[in-house]
Amino acid sequence: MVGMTRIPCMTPKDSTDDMAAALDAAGCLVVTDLLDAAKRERVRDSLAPFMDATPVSKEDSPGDFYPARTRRITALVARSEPVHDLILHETPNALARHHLGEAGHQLHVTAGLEVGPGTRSQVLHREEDAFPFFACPRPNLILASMWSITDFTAANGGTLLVPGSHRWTEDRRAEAGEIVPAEMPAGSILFWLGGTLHGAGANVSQDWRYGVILTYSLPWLRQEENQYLDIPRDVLASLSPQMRVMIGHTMHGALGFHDPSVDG
Ligand SMILES: O=C(O)CCC(=O)C(=O)O
Repeated sequence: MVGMTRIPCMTPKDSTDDMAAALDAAGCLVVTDLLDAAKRERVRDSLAPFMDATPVSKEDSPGDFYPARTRRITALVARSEPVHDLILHETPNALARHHLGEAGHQLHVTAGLEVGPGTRSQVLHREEDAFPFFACPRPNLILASMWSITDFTAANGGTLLVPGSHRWTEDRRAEAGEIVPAEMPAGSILFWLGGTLHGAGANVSQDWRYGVILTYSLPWLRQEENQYLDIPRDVLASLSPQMRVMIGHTMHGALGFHDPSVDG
């Protein structure tokens, strides 16, 4: 049985309610026209020293989670102020409020991802696989987003999604006809729910595909990326109150207390 085979696509003119309904139904959604060329350039420039310093492996092992010929950098809160604007952007945060609840959400992962020519596709996975305590289909724990800094195409490694798979049980495997590449112009954002099967596509083009992945999770979960270790004290001191909530530096209910007298 082949399920849904389309990733819904919207623009900022569509209402958040319509975006949330489409994301809820398909488990994935593209929204175009959210980041202009100047802002994309600022993001790229801020991350360039770290991307340039990242070695590109040519040795591929089929079992590796990240294929060869890709570059991946994390710790973007510490490394890029322009990325802060993406993290706090109203569209992902409105959808996070809808899908993760009004009690709040936190940053789960930040990464810049470049997929180079010749890269094989990544194994399909769910962001929520780190939380096997819940059986699939799980309640919403994570909302993922991918900002396209370059165009994403079927040829250059645009993210592969399995629409509808957020409602599947663990044992159901995606058939070839159910796996759809996210094609979107630079400046768009691709959303997927934590239960949606996805992975980077193979790059059979001559170009590098560049995306910034930012995921958000329920504020009482362990974050996948350790923000407490990745953000130096001087950067922490410069963060806005909103960003401090986002990185999980503030308390959520009874969670996260500390004694400031310990380190002054
Ligand atoms: O690069 C992509 O398109 C997807 C990345 C991804 O799924 C991951 O980093 O786990």
